[in-house]
Amino acid sequence: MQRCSAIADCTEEPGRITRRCLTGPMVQAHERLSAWMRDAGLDPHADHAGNLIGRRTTSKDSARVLLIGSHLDSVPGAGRYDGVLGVLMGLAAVEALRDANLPFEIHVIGFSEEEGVRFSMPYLGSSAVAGCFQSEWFERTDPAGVCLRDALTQFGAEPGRIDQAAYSADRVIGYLEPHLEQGPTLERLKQPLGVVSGIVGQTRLRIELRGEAGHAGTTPMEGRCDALVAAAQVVTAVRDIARRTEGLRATVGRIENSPNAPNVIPDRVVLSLDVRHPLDGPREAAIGAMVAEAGRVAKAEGCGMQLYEDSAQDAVAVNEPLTNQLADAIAACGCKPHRVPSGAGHDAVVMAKRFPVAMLFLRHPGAVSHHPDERVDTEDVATGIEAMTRFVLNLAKQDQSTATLSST
Ligand code: HGY
Ligand code: MN
Ligand code: MN
Repeated sequence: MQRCSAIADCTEEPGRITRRCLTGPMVQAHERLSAWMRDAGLDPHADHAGNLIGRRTTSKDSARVLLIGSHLDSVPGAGRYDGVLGVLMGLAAVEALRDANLPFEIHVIGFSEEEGVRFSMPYLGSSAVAGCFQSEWFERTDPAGVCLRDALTQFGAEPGRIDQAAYSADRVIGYLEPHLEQGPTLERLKQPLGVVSGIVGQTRLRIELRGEAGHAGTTPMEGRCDALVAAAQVVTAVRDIARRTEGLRATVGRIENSPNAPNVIPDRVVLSLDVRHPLDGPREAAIGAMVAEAGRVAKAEGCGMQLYEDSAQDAVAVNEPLTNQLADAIAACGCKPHRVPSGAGHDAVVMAKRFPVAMLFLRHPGAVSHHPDERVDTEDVATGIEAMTRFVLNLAKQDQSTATLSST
């Protein structure tokens, strides 16, 4: 828990937790985490995607690997546990297993970019590890105009070698991600831990509305092409369509308005749109309805509209055998291992494209997340670490280094 606070101090904004990928505070977080990894006997290194990896090796040559981790980056004004807790629980489990003789390696991974805040693109680090990084992403720029390639270089990585971050599917037993539930289910069930039954599909878009700038005092109300008036109608249309679709979540979380001056009619607005659903069909249908409505509004307001899709991830099925083994380990701790769907995205979404994945969820009071009031009980974290060590020892007993798990 103290380590979570020590990482929380690595922030771009004094007084609140903001740690975007490949920034100075992320270098500081790597330094602190690397020291703890070295003390635990892991040899930490950063890969060329800016991920930090601590490897518990074995004498056995060609041993397979169990990956345990989560992300080190945060949203602006974050809590201190989203992502970081999962990495540190992985480290704590390895420390608890210090004397265990395991037939496989454990690599603890702190992913560089899961939230997608700096480059409007989530999962950059886990995409590299899962071998699905797209080279065109190097050109993506952050709000200051710095492209991902340059940010990686400044961070000390070599973008041209990013492919070396990938693990081969036959080497990896599976990927385990411990994470806060970021929802109310476990608290309502009065259970400290749960296993994830599946992760919602998620699409992130930007909608650009272009109108005509003009003088606020001399331009008549009739005939204005006010991009912000159009945008306001799009935001409520998104909300109304989401409310009509069972299980759908849609959010306009970011708005760029220009020229953003009190006495100028806005001529360009860019809205972010985050749409999620446990099933891919309803998500895609809702996006179609939202885009059609945005087009109608834009036309009615005399504005142009342009759409940009930043990312789209289908709903993810977890690996059943691995998840069942995790549920058994939780039960062995005296808890009832409920299966909980995840409304939040996680690096496991991308890791599932190449490896068997399982996720451990932790209850947290008030289920507040992406907020400074995010909290978690120390006892629940301790029980989670115990469940993880039991899970690893069960895997070792079954000597997963030879067995393979069905893909999902
Ligand atoms: O947005 C999410 O669901 C996650 O916190 N990145
Ligand atoms: Mn998050
Ligand atoms: Mn997270």
